[in-house]
Amino acid sequence: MTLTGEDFTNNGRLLAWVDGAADLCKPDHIHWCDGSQEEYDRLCREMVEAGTLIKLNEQKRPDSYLARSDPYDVARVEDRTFICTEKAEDAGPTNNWADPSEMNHTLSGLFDGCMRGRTMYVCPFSMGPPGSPLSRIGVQITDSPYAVVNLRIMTRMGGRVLAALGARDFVRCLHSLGAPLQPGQKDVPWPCNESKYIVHFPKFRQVWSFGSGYGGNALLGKKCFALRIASAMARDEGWMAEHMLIVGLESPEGEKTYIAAAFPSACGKTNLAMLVPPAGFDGWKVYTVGDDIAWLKPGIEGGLRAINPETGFFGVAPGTSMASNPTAMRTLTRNCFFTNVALTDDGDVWWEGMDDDPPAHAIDWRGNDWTPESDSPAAHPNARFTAPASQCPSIDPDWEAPQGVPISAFIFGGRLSTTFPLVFQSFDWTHGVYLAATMGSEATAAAVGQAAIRRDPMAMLPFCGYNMADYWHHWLKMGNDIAQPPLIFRVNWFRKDENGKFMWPGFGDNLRVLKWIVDCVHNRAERVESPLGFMPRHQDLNWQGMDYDAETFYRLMAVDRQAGMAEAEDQKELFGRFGDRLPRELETQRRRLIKRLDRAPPVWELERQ
Ligand code: TSX
Ligand code: MN
Repeated sequence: MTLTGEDFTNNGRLLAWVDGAADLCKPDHIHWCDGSQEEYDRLCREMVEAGTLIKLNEQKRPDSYLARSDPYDVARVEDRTFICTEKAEDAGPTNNWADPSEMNHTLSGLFDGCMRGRTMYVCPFSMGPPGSPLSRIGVQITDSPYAVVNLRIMTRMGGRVLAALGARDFVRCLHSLGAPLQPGQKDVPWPCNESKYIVHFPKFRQVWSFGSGYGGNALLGKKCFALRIASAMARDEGWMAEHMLIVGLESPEGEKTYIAAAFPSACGKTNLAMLVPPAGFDGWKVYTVGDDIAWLKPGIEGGLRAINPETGFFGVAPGTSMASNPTAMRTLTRNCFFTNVALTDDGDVWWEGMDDDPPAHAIDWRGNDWTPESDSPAAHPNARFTAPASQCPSIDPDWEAPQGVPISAFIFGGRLSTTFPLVFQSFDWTHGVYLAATMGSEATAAAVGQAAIRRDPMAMLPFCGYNMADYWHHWLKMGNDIAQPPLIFRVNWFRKDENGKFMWPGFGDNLRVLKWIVDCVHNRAERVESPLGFMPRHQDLNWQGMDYDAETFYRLMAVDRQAGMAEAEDQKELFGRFGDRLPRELETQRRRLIKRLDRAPPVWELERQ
């Protein structure tokens, strides 16, 4: 018996949308996903038979699979990502804008018959726990079974979501690999299209994704919905959709403080979300709520409450190890997908930075023989794992709480080898928004010297679904609307000395910084005023189990006047791009920084305070 849409839902808008998509895409079959284990297992089995997935060694890595993508389909495609608004100014200078009716025309052509010879899967999913006032429902239509099984890990997907949806509206996410099959044509392991389009219609709450099967291009609940579309929904509805991890910090006394943190890529966000306390920090516990996205809404107590809209981690594999992130390694022991990592001879996975002893032989991410002598890496640098959050040993007991967790502080970080101190607190909310808006990272792991800073405001540059200047307005407004807004901090784990050596050990020792932030939240921190913001002195951090002398600490925290001035000057370029739309408050903050630096000594040091 073939089931039709009416067997799953009587939501007229959903049925009509699926009918319309089927008319356009012309799939051979339509399958409504119930999200069951049986369905998941069947899809995995079919993908193993098709050569899309390789089942890993059941003893070493139970219920886990390896996928190798097309070598040209390995990452998000930012230059093919579009925001369609009536006016180009509403997308802003940091987004690719496209005219909605022109793009509609282009997409109609691309999607016409794009699913021939394939099955169209209809996947209802909830971003956030069902029943939470912060949750939102989407439906992804896709011809990629790989997307379906990954979506089942990353979101709450399946029939139960339709019950929660009822007759209400939902975010429409239409995805096609763009690789129709002629009758009798043999499929390839990773179908995709050379031509790629990741298109957002914020006003209509729609995403159209064509030509890619990879990550953020294909799992539309994540970057497309939970950040780009949701940021526009949040602006309209008075909440925030942010590119932030969420952690809970529990003191030995059992006091729990939640913070959310935004970092540009390659700063170790997932490592921070799963931080393991250093030796000497007995009794402290770090709990993971999320590693990538936070949805935040004013709560009745007058602060902000946050949920992680996702249910899984889609993390970068290379560099993940028992040293850098043992909690992630323990999360990856079963029920996972690995994409573009290496396959070992015993049917397990390996990637650069997993350990110090590479296998003598492996199959690399392209499917070729690999040895440690090979010129190319075994795993693609953007190779990924997809892992259920529920398996994470540090997962917070309240990670699925419908009311969310209370956020007491925001942290913004970057990778800056010169100039920026380890940590400082903003003077107030507006100053904090300025610190977040101007954050950035060095383009590469640059040598000591003046490396160009790539600005990544709030780590949202590729993820803001509307004009970034309007987004900053929204941030400023939220600070006014919330009785007790979170405190705002900047951190930099990556400052280097004259010899190019990292001055701060990072990783678990970052908890020393987080503890000071927690002390600030609870009004018991000692701090001094610097030209950049409030700072801890050496004696204000807990150094148990570690030798870190005051002299080195003060160098780590020093503010170079000239470098600070150059930074303030460099920010002009970013602000200038937004013209009249830039909130005046941000330019005021920039001028105030220049004034404070003007009055400061050439090198401002804590020691001299
Ligand atoms: O994730 C990182 N974090 C955050 C951890 C909670 N990384 C890895 C970044 C790439 C994704 C870091 N790398 C961090 C950090 O805090 N700090 C550094 C820099 C660093 C690297 C190696 C050492 C020290 C600092 N090793 C030794 O000193 C031996
Ligand atoms: Mn991310």
